Amino acid sequence: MTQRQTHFRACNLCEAICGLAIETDGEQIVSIRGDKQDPFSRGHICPKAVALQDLQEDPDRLRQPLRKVDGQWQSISWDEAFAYAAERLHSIASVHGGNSVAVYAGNPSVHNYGLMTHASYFYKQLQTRSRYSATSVDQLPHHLVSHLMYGHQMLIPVPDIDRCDFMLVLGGNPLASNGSIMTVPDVEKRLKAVKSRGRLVVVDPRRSETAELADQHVFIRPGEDAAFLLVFLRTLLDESLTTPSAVPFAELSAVKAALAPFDLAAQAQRCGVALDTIQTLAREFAATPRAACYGRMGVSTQVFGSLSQWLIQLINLVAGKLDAEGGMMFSEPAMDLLHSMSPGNFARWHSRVSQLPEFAGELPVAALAEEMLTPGEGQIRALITQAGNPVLSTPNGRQLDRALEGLEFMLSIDFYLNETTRHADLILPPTSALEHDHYDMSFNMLAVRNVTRYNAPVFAKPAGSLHDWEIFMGLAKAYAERAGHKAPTAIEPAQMVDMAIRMGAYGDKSSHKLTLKALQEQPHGIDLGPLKPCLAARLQTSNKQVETAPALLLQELQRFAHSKAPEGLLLIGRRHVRSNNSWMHNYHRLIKGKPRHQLLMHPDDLAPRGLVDGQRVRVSTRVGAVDVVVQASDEVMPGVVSLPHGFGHQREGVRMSKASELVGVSANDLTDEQLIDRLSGNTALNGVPVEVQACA
Ligand SMILES: Nc1nc2c(c(=O)[nH]1)N[C@H]1C(S)=C(S)[C@@H](COP(=O)(O)OP(=O)(O)OC[C@H]3O[C@@H](n4cnc5c(=O)[nH]c(N)nc54)[C@H](O)[C@@H]3O)O[C@H]1N2
Ligand SMILES: Nc1nc2c(c(=O)[nH]1)N[C@H]1C(S)=C(S)[C@@H](COP(=O)(O)OP(=O)(O)OC[C@H]3O[C@@H](n4cnc5c(=O)[nH]c(N)nc54)[C@H](O)[C@@H]3O)O[C@H]1N2
Ligand code: SF4
Ligand SMILES: [Mo]
Repeated sequence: MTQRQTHFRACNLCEAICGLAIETDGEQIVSIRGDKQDPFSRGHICPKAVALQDLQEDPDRLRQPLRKVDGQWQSISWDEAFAYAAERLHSIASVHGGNSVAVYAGNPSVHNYGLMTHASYFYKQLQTRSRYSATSVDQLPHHLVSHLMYGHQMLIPVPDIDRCDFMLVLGGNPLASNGSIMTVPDVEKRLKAVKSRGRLVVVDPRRSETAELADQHVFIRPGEDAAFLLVFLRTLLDESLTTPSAVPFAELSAVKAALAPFDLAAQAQRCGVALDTIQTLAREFAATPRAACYGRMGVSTQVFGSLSQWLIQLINLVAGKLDAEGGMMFSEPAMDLLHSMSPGNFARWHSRVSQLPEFAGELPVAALAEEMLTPGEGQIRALITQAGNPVLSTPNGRQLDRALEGLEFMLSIDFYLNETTRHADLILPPTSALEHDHYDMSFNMLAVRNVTRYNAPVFAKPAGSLHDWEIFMGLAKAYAERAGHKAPTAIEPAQMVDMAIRMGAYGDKSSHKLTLKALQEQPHGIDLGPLKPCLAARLQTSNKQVETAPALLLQELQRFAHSKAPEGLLLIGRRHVRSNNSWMHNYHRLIKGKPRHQLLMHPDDLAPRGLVDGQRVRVSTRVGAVDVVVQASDEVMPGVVSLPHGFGHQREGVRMSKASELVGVSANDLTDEQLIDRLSGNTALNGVPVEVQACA
């Protein structure tokens, strides 16, 4: 007897939120396909969707709380686990103060809504300023710039890709990443459509998969996008290639005055792009009514990441492409984080050792290890990680690896025993993606159409397991009991979403009358239409105008003017469509095929060093060295080497049997916690000065 059933739900592994049709037979997954009836993703999926089955069935996935006793892992009950965590954390905080307990939230925290809705019931009680997350190795400059210019950290424009006729992409490789801060399933088809309507141009130190697809690829020296963008913006201003905009903003005189002293030829030389190339692109951009300038990860994780993101906003604004059809637009989601999330605050406090600024209640993760290693009042003595692997994903990972060994207590909420969680005293594993429901709070907010969908679980929760949000409530209650606080109570995530949607733009007061129930009745998701100009109404600045010249960014421009571009070889990263940061290397069907952990290096850089393709080389930086196989490639420009992150699994105590077979090294054993975007504290993962020589 079979009990075949088809479930429709979205994949939550990356930002693209593709609809899936998952066929099951009892407890078994029979197939995972794209859901053709999903109006947004139209049947598209990438190879990772199928790996949801591998995650579901992985014998290495943890399913019970584990406590380390004398170096050995022992299974314990949930109640024992919660009481143990509360006891240890409370006693450390009592002796050393709240800030001695730190929290690190990893990337899946924004892909699993229970973590967004319920973690704070626990964390609030800790009263700690030692909060960290993957935001500061990623998109922090986007949030900071949106906070300063538009009054809210989540008011981030996305390319109106389906109507755009000229798309300029800097530092993004959507063909590998499936799009980021641009929720767009099936991005390849949509980029090809841009090409057929007009032009796709990619600015990147590597001829990425997206650059390969583009009509034009421009090599740029890593970390120098600010110089490129400055020339671009000045060209628009100097040649009066501006278009009046319906967006309310004050005079640009401060911006113009600050940009005036720059010598454009010198800036072009600095970024390694011919002056004429940049100026021609600026003219074409301005002349195309529907055009968008989009800069992503490669642009934000560099030393002038915030400055670059600001210049991108200004380029779109002065050319009339901001909040305009076919340009960079803002979503109007069914659940609007403008109302439920803080608009962002900046620099209310600083990290103890390096004085890095707080943003929205978090400190830059570049400071995490030194805050553990530097004695004194406020030293971090306990750490909680949720859905994160900072040993592989944050700068100078080896230093963090060592720092974790010195903690008095560490708790990880994660379903793998990996490079980070192996240091924990207690691991609390949640249910898998298919065992819980999900509503995407983050990425509907960044989608290229207004869309919404509720995702029911595919499998019932296995007996004795807990969802992430239930784990947080368990911790919150045990901690309250230990600390003598009032025990917190909370409704379920789905009920919170119901309330937020009913209050939102498509809720009770609208003709849509959306509710959770209405969403549940439409398992393929609901299309709420194309993006519409809405910035004037959504702006959160006090004067209801775009702040074009925030003082902090004008200062940053000055700092840039007085800075010098680094010389020598520079390291950049690279993603592969079958990867997902550090944690999906345990699935056979994602890791099969040619190895892809090599260092890419241009033949012109190999020869003078006496190196040859396929040889093992030593790559070193201020913080460390790794030995890796080098691959000759003209994909990277001369002077640039590329290494993917998320490898480096061969460490004692890691329980990921397939991943541990991979020989790749961690790029973050090379990245430098002192090489940061000074304004925001975001790590410069790209443009890291390195030396490469033959292995002894
Ligand atoms: N398959 C896969 N998909 C993913 C992920 C994954 O690990 N694997 N991770 C997800 C996450 S967390 C994120 S944040 C997104 C990121 O998604 P994207 O922002 O698209 O990031 P990448 O694919 O890393 O592309 C960054 C590009 O920037 C280029 N670059 C590096 N330095 C510079 C520079 O100084 N200037 C310029 N102009 N370009 C530069 C790189 O060569 C690279 O092509 O992807 C998400 N999707
Ligand atoms: N050199 C270099 N470094 C980088 C990058 C780069 O391009 N180059 N990219 C950076 C970027 S953009 C990011 S976002 C960070 C990511 O940094 P992290 O978020 O720290 O790392 P991940 O590899 O995403 O680790 C995710 C962890 O979450 C667990 N997990 C997965 N799903 C769930 C869940 O539903 N619940 C719980 N509790 N746990 C779950 C996994 O087992 C894994 O341990 O890495 C950054 N690091
Ligand atoms: S593109 Fe992203 S959301 Fe779509 S199937 Fe792949 S991992 Fe999942
Ligand atoms: Mo990310």
